[in-house]
Amino acid sequence: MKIYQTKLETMDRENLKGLQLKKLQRMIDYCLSHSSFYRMKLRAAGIDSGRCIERLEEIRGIPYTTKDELREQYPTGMLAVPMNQVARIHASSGTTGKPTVGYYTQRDLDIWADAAARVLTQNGLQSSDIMQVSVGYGLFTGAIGFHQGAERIGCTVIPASTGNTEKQIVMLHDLGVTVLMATPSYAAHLAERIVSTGKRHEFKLKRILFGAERCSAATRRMIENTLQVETADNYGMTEFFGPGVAGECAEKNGMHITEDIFYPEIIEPESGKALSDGAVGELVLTSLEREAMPLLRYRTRDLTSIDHTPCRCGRTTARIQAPKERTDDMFVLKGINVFPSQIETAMSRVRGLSPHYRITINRDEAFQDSALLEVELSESNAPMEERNRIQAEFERWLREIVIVRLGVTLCEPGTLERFAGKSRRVFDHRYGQE
Ligand code: DLL
Repeated sequence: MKIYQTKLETMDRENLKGLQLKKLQRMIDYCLSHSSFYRMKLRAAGIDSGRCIERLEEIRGIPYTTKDELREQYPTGMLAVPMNQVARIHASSGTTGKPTVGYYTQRDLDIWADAAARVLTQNGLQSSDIMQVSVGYGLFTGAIGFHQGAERIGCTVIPASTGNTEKQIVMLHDLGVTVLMATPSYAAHLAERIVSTGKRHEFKLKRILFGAERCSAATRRMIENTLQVETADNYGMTEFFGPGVAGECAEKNGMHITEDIFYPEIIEPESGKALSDGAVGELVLTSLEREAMPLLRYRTRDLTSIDHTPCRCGRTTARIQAPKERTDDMFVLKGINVFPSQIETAMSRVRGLSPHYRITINRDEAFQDSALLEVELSESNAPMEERNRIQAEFERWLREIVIVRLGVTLCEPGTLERFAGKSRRVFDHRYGQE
């Protein structure tokens, strides 16, 4: 199994910790001299030099950086270099609220390309592959980030972007694409279309790389089974370059973090208490390399757990589970917190449902909230008896897992909107936004 930067990825953990500490100290000195935002924050915490941190664990003395602070500093308050040294700007797809802007110097872009090449190699990408990148080119970091990583590996890249699904299918078929990069929701859509051509055997596709959004186990299974392909998940965010923060290897037991570039911690979201391996909490990341926009102890709002034990693939870098939810991904219905992943769990328990669903939340004049959950059946024109069985079983699982009552409507396959980029499952009409 190929490793992109063997020395960094298989380093003895004690040596890796030494390297992380050295880089952290350097980063603190850099922030003190280059970032007015961090100069104030660090000095207020009594840190006036990188040497104040003598052991990695002492990183806990550095105050957190939050998404709200990034919003307050919008658009240029987090910049640590003059604008003429900024080589590129990306912005988030706006998972929540205002877009987050990411700035890169040329050195940042170089390091990012290596990080992306590393996770792509973990995913199984090889120089002989032809990779179609079917995520949006533009402000979104996903396409260009992976594109540059794939070029470093030396494979053939097709910048297909999103949209025009018919053309995507033609290119996948005619150009002999071996690897597809897409969000899981778009990959599921493409999978359905490939199967509907009746010519799966003529496609050379052997691997699909995901990322950018949560992939339910049911979606993953559906794609792997219908197309007979390998899949690999990737995690990242605009605040930390984009893709390249973490990616799955062939062992599929979590995503390896590019740990000499991003230092991970898991904390209890309410108390900020450090959590140990295996416990689910909020991922906090620190950039150990970044010129244009360094971030120290940034609260990602993603809930996950970490594992530092060695992986059978030979890499020594820690692994995180794919975040199932964000601290802000949930919605509250009649006082109960609901996470979309709970609905997906209920869906996966019932035979006859597809992975496609939509939740619409409304509030009436009496301020009573209600939620309608529309779910597609996997087979069209199912007999009434079968529909009744699916509806009853699904409602039973929902009551058990979600607790609060959701209205359920079963729809015919292919009727709910498909998304080329990140999918949108929850449409909340209660607060005036859409
Ligand atoms: O989604 C960067 C990316 C592109 C990563 C392509 C991987 C592949 P943003 O648009 O800033 O950046 O969104 C970041 O998306 O905080 C998570 O909540 C969510 N997310 C990203 N990857 C995953 C994943 C890109 N594999 C936000 N599983 C993050 C679950 C994910 N959620």
